[in-house]
Amino acid sequence: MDSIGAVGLQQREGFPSCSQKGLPCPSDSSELVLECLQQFKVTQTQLQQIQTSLLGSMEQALGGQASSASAVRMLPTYVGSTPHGTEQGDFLVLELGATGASLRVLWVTLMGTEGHRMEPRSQEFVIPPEVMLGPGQQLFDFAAHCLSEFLDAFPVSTQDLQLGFSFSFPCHQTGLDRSTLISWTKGFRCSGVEGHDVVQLLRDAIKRQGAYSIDVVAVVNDTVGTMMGCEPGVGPCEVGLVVDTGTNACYMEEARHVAVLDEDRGRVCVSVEWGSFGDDEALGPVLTTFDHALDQESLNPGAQRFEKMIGGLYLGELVRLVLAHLAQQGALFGGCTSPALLSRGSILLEHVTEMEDPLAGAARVHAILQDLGLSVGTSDAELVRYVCTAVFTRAARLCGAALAAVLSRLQHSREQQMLQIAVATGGRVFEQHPSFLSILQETVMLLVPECDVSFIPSVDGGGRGVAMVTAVAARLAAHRRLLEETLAPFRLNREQLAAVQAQMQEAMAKGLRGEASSLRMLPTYVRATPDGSERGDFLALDLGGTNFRVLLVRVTAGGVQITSQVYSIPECVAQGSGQQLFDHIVDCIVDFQQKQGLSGQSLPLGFTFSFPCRQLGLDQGILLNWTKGFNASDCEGQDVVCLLREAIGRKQAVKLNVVAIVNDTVGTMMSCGYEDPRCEVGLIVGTGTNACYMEELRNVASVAGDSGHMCINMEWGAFGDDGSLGLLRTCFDANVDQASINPGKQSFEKMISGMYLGEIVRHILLHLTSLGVLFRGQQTQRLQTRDIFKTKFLSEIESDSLALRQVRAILEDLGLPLTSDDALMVLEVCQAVSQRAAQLCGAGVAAVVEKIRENRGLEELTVSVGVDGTLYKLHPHFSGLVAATVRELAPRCAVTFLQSEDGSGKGAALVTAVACRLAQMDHV
Ligand code: 0WK
Ligand code: BGC
Ligand code: BGC
Repeated sequence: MDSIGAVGLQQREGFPSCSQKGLPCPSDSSELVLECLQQFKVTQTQLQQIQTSLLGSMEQALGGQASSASAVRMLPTYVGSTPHGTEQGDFLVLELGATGASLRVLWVTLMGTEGHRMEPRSQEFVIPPEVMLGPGQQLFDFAAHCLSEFLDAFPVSTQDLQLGFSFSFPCHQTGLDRSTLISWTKGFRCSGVEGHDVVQLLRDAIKRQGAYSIDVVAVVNDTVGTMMGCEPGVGPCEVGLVVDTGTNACYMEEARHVAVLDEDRGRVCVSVEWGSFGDDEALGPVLTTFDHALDQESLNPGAQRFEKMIGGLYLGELVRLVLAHLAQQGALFGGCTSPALLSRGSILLEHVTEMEDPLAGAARVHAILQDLGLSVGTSDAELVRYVCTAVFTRAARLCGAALAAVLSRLQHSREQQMLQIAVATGGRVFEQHPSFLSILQETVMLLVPECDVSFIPSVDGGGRGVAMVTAVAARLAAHRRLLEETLAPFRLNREQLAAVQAQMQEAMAKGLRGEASSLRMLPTYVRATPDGSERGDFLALDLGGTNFRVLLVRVTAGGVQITSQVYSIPECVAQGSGQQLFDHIVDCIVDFQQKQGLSGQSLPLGFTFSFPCRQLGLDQGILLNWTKGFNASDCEGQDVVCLLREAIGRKQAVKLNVVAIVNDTVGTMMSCGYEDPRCEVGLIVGTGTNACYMEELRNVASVAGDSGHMCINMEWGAFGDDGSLGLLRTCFDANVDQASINPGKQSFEKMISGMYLGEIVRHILLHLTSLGVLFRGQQTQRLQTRDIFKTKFLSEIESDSLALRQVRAILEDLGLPLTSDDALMVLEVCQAVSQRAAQLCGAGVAAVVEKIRENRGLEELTVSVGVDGTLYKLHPHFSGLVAATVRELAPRCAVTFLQSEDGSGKGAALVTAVACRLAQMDHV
């Protein structure tokens, strides 16, 4: 079998013995020719070696370990699916590089599934050699000029022209419309392009041309265009194979196998760029002296070695070098050469195709050789045909071995031994040289006999395929624009945030003066932060966050020990009667006391009650209104300490001494203040949001005295309830507010806190689905369900360590049928919503610390903020964005954010301890 080359060659071509032809037997010549052509024979073993080595190089590059320059590149193309056939629209296509010294402009109309197939209109433009070797700008200007010449010639509506750019060179793609040229191949060597985004270069040239506004929405390798251009009826083709001036292939690889992509589902089209395969080990033995000579004289010596044995740009040159060599050996043309025969590029692909084509007949071969100034002997034509056949046959076989490597890769990645696959073929070598495909097919059957491969010639060189990709890109680009339009109101700039800060400072001042303001600025009767002298055992309750907690807090000289238990507050209790709610609270206390062996003990109790209360004293707090999903009846307007004491009264067994009621912001400030005395601000960003801070008593109109400080509970959740946040409010905020149990209330909270962010995201996803941007426009029941999109999903989806695949997993658990583009868009929606929340929160904190700085007439203020709340603590970027916004808006305040470790229960106990200490001093 090894000598399949020689035998086949003769049998294939009926190599008549000289005696059979009655010609004087220039046996020496033909022997010389055959001997010379021996080196073009590639044995089956060598083909297998090439297949194996190319497969190895492919898998290395897929794994991201491309070893050497001679490896194949395996470039992801951002084409994630073969055509659905639903693509519609009119598209411009510009093809550059596939067919050597010419570019082609096409107008392609896609009719979707219904419509019949429309013939693309196209025009070819020859690229002057100086343009192929000159400055890149000149090449792209030439392309832009051809585009407008084409549009001048073809009266098409020039509205919103969308263009697909088929750029047939190795490129690193970072998007469907972003592609950086790695290196030129085939006869191109323009300066200032390698390492640059070729789409931007084309856009700039079209702008310079200024004749038409053309939107370049996709850049595609010609192999991808060929694959995508496959008639849906016959395909789908999952391999695209081009042999024109150059050669290359692409195929649909499992996304999870492409290391550079963070994908685990679906497939992605990978451009193999096998032209650069040049593994000396595998190719060394088949590279001939002619190949080395051709490479040395080429524009890119040492590069594209594999391509230079197969591509149409080189086959003519190989034949010329062989003919010149044989002529110089006297085996051809009577040992005479000619200037044409000795000049590079004088024999083109077309010449070889003709000379090799048995139908062309000897006369045609004579004519071509005579045009080259050669005196053609009787047997020369036949011998020249042998040379052409040898060069072609080798090219077809090598291409077959390379395709066999791609098919083996597909067998591996799909764990399918029996692979059935359709390969789209394109390029003039296929079109002009029918036996190229049959030799290639034969080689493929030899090397991967278990693969059932059908070859589908691309109908128009891939123009339609490029238009298909462009249609997909146009759809994605349109979706991206709709996504940007939808998210734009969430992208707040410095001016908008500074305006929120200023509005909040103004509302704070009004609230303190007791004027109408959406900020109630409630005095808390906490006059000082702990000084460390507190001592004793205290009970604390923590109601209003995600969990209701009962705590035993022991304050000693050595510090604070906390024992606590979490109890749930069922929604029916939180929204039942007030008596039911407070009885439930007392039941939990009793349960806790029993478990802690405290039954019967009457410990001082601090009650963290995280709702707006007008306090009349440390142990008197009138509930102004419920928030955060609480709505127990008969409580608003009541003193909640009384409600608790009544509940205690109803439960005979318990004796409790309720000493203080504090807001969770105050508890958090006190808890952190115990460690850091500079902590004078408390911030909660959890289910709800709010802040408190130490205000100068003289500024608190509702409390007598003008020296010292008073902690003020701002209740900033209600900021904007007077409409002052109207400019920032989106329709999605309005949807969430409308659906809440307290519409029109807690505006600021509903743009920031954990109870609402998930809902805002859900409403945006519903909107984008209705626009067809997400989930292919399919509204799912799940997504219509309130609160189905938890705010914790934002924290999970935005976590840097979470690959897109995990994002998809979260969303699929929600029963959302999504593509990877969908997952990316959902991630962007989450980022926009949480970023706005963090920035608004930061603007609020900036207002508070600036107020303190101005209160104290300080140039610089150093202050700490005690923070608690699930959203702030768990979201991967929230705290960082808050701090960054504060630095931006309050540059004269050095603000340290202290995450509270023990929650505000400890703070409530400390407030109670201070109250007890002060009470003892009063009794002394
Ligand atoms: C933990 C505090 C509690 C506060 C809560 C807020 O101990 O007082 O209400 O943080 O965070 P959330 O639980 O609402 O996320
Ligand atoms: C390029 C490929 C292209 C092939 C066929 C090669 O020189 O590197 O990107 O697909 O030619 O045109
Ligand atoms: C309440 C505040 C509380 C905040 C954080 C808001 O809904 O009105 O009192 O501090 O949530 O829990």
